[in-house]
Amino acid sequence: MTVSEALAAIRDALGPGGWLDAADDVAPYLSDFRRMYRGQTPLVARPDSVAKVAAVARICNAQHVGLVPHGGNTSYCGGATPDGSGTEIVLSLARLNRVRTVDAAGFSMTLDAGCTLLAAQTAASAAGRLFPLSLGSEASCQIGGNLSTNAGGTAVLRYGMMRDLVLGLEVVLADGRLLDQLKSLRKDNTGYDVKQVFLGAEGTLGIITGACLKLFPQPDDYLTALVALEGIGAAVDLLGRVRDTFGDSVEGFEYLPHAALELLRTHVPALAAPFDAPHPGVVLIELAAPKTLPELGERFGEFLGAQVESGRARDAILATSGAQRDALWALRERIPDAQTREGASIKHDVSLPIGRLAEFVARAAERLAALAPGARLIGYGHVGDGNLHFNLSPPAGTQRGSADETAFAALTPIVNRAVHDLVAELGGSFSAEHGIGRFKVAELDRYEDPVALDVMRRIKATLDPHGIMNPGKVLRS
Ligand code: 2HG
Ligand code: ZN
Repeated sequence: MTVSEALAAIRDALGPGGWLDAADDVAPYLSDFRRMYRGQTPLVARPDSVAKVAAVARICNAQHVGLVPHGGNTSYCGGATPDGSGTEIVLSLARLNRVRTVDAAGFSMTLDAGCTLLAAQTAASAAGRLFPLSLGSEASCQIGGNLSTNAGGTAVLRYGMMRDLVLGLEVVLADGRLLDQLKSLRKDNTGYDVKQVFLGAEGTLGIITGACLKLFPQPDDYLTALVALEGIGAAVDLLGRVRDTFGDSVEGFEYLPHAALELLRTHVPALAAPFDAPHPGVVLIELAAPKTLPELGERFGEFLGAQVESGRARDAILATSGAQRDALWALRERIPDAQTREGASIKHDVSLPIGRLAEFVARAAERLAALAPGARLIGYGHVGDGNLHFNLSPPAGTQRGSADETAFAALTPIVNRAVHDLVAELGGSFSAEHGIGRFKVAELDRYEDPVALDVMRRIKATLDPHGIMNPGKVLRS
């Protein structure tokens, strides 16, 4: 079969309306969310059934044609973008978007991989349940992508990452066979937990087409506070105290340094400055408040008051309305956007043992002062999970599009190396929640345990012997 015969067979299997090949139609599938990569493809497959996904995989496998699964295209690592060869087929899951069942009594939900995260949250909520994964891109990212990247977000502290929320999985393998592990069982100790290898595999081992996810009771209300602090060390101390006091009610614990709030002031001035005075850092804390504990709000207020009185915190605001809660969360959620508006940024998505976060920030600042003088360090994010988005913006006053901005962006490789080397030294991870994609393949090679890399390559060779599944992502092809 020639390549054009393979494409004809794929079109045939998909039927009318099941594929795109006009330049304008395929354009949105050719570049990634951060515009780091641009690829080519002869065809975007848009199957509307699992059987059609399997048919496409079977043809690609037989003809050794690369297949790139594509969800909501919100990857930070170019995980869903084809290469420039023009030979890889993109497979969009967007038409596989049915919520199959919601089992309120069993606290589970089974759905197609192409459902958006928001659709999953909405379906759970309509049944009086909570699906807790929560991300800035939830209106467009898809469940299949969340599973394939083991997504994190802002509620990991209480509910874990996507991997922790999975009961069952349905996967089309590279050879077109269907792996049906779509059970809703809480207990099932029957040999190797095969579904696990596909979670976080970024479509390099197979195409996730459906999943059974865990649901939770819906909290009656939330208690949300913003606490001003001396810096990240004080934030880590506060994390211990708040968890000690409020246990599993603590759902979110997000840190924002002063420099991040400054970016908001410039680019999203509509968001009011939360405190009258500037502070080195602030923490957004969210507690779930069940009806059975009406006194929790009062206790949280007292706790915050005691932190300020003792000098452990500099100030605190407890949201008193839904609108105020939304406004506090907007401060956190708008930072990536504000940083993009500021111009070039050098990003890192690192995690560390929580007790070493402050040391990491201090030592990184020292190293970067020499490598990228004047750069602004915007290390913010999921401190409750030990995960910082340790992003650099150019020195204040750098004009967008200027030679200085280009020179700053050109520092990316050496800055990445310095930060990731330090993270490795401190026992951390260079990719806490954004995955590897195409962007961090060399980092995985450099920092991963060689035995783990060998195991990964063997799994890949077994499940995808012709290397058709999302080639060049995660592992070198
Ligand atoms: C977040 O937590 C995202 O807002 C984006 O993971 C992080 O832009 C970033 O670096
Ligand atoms: Zn994040």
